[in-house]
Amino acid sequence: MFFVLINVARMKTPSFPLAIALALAVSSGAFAQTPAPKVLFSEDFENVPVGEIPTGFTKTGAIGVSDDAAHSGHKSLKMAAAIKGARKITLKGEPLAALGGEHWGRLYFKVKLPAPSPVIPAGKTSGIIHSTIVDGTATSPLVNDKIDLRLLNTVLRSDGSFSYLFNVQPPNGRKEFGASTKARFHYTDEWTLAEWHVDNATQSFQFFLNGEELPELAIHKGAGQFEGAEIPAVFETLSFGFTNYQPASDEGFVTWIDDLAVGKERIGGGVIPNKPVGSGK
Ligand SMILES: [Ca+2]
Repeated sequence: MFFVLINVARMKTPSFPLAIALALAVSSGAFAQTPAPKVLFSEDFENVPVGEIPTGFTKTGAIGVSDDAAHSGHKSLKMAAAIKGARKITLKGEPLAALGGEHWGRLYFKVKLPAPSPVIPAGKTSGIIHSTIVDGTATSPLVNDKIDLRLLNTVLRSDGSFSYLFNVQPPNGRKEFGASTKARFHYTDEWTLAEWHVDNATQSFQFFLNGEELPELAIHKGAGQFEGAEIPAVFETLSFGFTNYQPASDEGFVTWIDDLAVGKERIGGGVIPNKPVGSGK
């Protein structure tokens, strides 16, 4: 970038705005070719055939790459309609061992509108739908049982509003716990950037929506203070998709994910170079 600036300055008719424009062009071009810092993997789904899932993942339910919506390029991961249950892809083993106890993740997601509503149970006047987009299973550092940590999840109310949560589901006998925002969100078919950060060393969790942290979900317990956080030393699985635990009205949720990335540092928004699981790039 500096080299270009000097050369522009030596031109017969130097233009300062031109120099700036050239410097910015070179700078942004260089940035686009440089992988985001310490990205373990990133997936834009562009190289995955329609109907399939990226190499390195296993799938549950009706999920596959689709070309009917995209944040980057022409493709994304589509979670097809289902009244309830899991439509997700799951990563296990070596990539997660490499990740260790701290990671940042981010993805873009959107929801087909009109979004379904909770099915109101008999004898009740309202219902809820708890849905998970990102979760991981691990051994609890507190009691060594198998927990499910929902890192991106929502609870939809009958009035159409929903809250974001940090939610940990222990096995039978222990109560789920976490943190929740107020129900002040509504599903959108605009691409929404969600980022999460977990850190075993400080027993911390953070969540960011379109670049802004939701402080209601922030957990900072401190080293060795596992109660109320239980951030594991390593994840055994990490899953991305859509799982709703209560039935949804109509055909159920149809959702998409694009530009999924996980790394050791905050990745932020935007499109970054594709780095599939196991590519070693
Ligand atoms: Ca894409």
